[in-house]
Amino acid sequence: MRQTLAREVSNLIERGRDRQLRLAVTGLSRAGKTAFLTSLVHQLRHAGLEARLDLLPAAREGRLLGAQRIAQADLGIPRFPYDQALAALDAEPPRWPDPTRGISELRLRIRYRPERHGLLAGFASDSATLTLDLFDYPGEWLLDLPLLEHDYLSWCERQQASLSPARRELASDWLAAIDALDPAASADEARLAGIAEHYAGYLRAAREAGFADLQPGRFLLPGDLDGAPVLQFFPLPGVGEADRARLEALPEDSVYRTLARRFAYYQQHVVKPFYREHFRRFDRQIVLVDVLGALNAGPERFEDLSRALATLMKSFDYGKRSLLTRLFAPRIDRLAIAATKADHVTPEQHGKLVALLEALLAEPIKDLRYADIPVRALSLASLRATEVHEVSQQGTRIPALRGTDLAGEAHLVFPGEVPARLPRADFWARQGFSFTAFRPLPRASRGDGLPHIRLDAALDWLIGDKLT
Ligand SMILES: Nc1nc2c(ncn2[C@@H]2O[C@H](COP(=O)(O)OP(=O)(O)OP(=O)(O)O)[C@@H](O)[C@H]2O)c(=O)[nH]1
Ligand SMILES: [Mg+2]
Repeated sequence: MRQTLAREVSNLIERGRDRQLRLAVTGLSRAGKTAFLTSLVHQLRHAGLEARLDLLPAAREGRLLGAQRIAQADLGIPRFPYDQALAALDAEPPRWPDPTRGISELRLRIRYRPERHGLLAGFASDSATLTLDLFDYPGEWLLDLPLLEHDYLSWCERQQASLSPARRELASDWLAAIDALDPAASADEARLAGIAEHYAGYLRAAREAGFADLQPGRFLLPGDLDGAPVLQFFPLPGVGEADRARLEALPEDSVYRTLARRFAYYQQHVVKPFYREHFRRFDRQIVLVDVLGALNAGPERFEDLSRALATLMKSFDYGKRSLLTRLFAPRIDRLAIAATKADHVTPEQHGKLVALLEALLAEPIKDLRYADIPVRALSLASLRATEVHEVSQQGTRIPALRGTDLAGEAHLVFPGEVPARLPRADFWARQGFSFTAFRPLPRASRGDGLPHIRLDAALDWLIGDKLT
């Protein structure tokens, strides 16, 4: 009895203290990070009013009192553009928030009433606070982790191997520019900068075309490094391990040695600091994946997404021997993986969407479970843009989606079936998959709240235990 009381009291003290949590959101370009954070912040700020958070127990039980934005701790990180995103959604006609680049942060102070159990159940309960630091950063930055495992030469070999015919075509300008470049010649700054610009152009074109497995990640999102020599390198085609001795004996100012130096600098001064100064300090993480977008784009892009995710997820492999553990001792203790934009398919497909996501990430999920990091896969729509309507077809009622496309035209669509397993050739031959890009629901039809699908389930998994 006394022991129970002591525990209750210590729980109470623990709750009375200001709790803090650093939650990071990532995903490849256009995965839905800005939409997710905007909706999350909006739901929490409007908790108890227009928010719809039934799957978050603190909200359902009326214990979530509200949330306020407060000044962030780290003044060196740009502010997450929440107001701009809301302004876009509230515009007439509504627009999606602009693409973002780099890392950004927003700090929320959440007030809630702790749960009261057992002996303290009858006590008048006061409130507690949780300070939630939210971060948005490009998943592309995580694609650079494996680059730490290479030196310049082995990285060149790896990049050559990834040049499929389709990529080769996108890279044709760069390949032409590099054609006559002799690794042994003395380096000409302007020429290397020009070729690097072609290489960055290839990476951008490949991303436009839906490819995701692209290195170095900062070439796509250079931020404040734009134009710096550290971003003026590229792989040399046609060199390999057999040439090592010859290449390494070249003079310091040769093309090869210059590029190799820049590569090493990029590793030390760009990739490592991100892990050391940011990544290592996140407590919780959600990885957003646009599975439906990749299905829509066809087999080659889908394959590419799968490879990129395998690379990206290496940053969460905390096995004893993983590269990351050797370098940084990270502390993320809970992970969510979410298929976004689920409002592009009818609700009965959502289960299959999760199954497909799990199939896509089967290996990384296995590693995470083995390392005892709790991980949960789910499907969600941060900002639902469609409405479900049953349509009668030859006597049976089937679900369809109603939404307005980006040009303002209303559509009623049957988006098709999501495969519950990794699609094989016959899937692509038979049906493929097609969806329309819808614009956000206008304010008039959504009211003050932001409609979503299972954003509250994600929130519960990510912060629910801190609100008890
Ligand atoms: N229908 C629907 N579309 C969404 C949803 N979330 C995002 N989208 C679409 O996906 C696009 C990209 O979403 P963002 O939130 O900007 O994605 P991001 O990951 O922040 O993209 P970058 O900042 O460019 O890396 C949006 O412009 C929308 O077209 C959603 O919940 N439903
Ligand atoms: Mg964004």
